[in-house]
Amino acid sequence: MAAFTMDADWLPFHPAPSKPSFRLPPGAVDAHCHVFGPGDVFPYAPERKYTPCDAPKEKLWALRDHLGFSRNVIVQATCHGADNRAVVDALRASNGTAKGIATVRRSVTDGELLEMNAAGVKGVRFNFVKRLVETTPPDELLEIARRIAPLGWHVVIYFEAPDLPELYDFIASLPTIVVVDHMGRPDVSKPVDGPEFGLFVKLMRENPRIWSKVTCPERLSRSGPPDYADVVPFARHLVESFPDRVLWGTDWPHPNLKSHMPDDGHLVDIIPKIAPTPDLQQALLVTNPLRLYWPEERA
Ligand code: 0GY
Repeated sequence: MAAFTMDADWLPFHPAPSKPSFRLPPGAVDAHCHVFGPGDVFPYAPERKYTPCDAPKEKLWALRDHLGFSRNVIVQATCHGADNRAVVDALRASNGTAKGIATVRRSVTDGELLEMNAAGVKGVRFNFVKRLVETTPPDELLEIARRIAPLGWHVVIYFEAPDLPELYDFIASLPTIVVVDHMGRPDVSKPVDGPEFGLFVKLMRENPRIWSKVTCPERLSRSGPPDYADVVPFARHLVESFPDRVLWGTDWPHPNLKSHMPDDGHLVDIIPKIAPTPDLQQALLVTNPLRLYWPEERA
């Protein structure tokens, strides 16, 4: 019997995503995805806000190959708390094709940081989404950021657009590169050139260390699949304004979606709409993620 039972309203990942029409460039990186468990090997954290279906590394590798990606960046999800064993196990099993983002508390030891570094962890995630985590005080996060900076790691940050005014100075003060998840979760029913998204664009314009993942149309869209047309102008604006500071990822296995489960092949087919030229596609999918996650490979 499985050690955990997924939430009653949990939507499992798509069992058979379509083959995308868009051909990914060689070496493309899925720069935002997760592994969940399996719970009987890597137990979900007692403080978790949801219990997902298992989404083990083997399924992630299969999706990578099916869609045409070469590599993954695996981001620690809140259902595993600050226990990074599932991510580290996946990194070690990946033959160098995956790097990771961990979640740590201030109690993490230098030895633990070095061990994660050796496995391929390249940063920590700070999560401000209240339905997912209890808030961590900014001074604790700043302390963590100062400790990971010498490793060459960066900070991945997850927040929702209404919280940006309050977080603006904190984010700008972080001493590392900062990668914002899902474009700072804008309300896409508001104008792309309106004040809400404008504040996020300003944050990126004023701070060359801040990057954005142009991810999660399935989470942000009101118009829905398969085109997620209302999200496209937001992502395209960032790709065209900051071509060397954007990343793309599937967000597989898509935690906490309630309206529908996306077909990952359809998500890939949105890429040419948000990055309409081969140069922009190469930057988004290959050059930028390699610069951040595989810097040793740059000539
Ligand atoms: C995402 C988004 C979500 C979940 C998590 O760590 C997580 O649990 O990130 C969400 O529920 O919005 O990036 O996977």
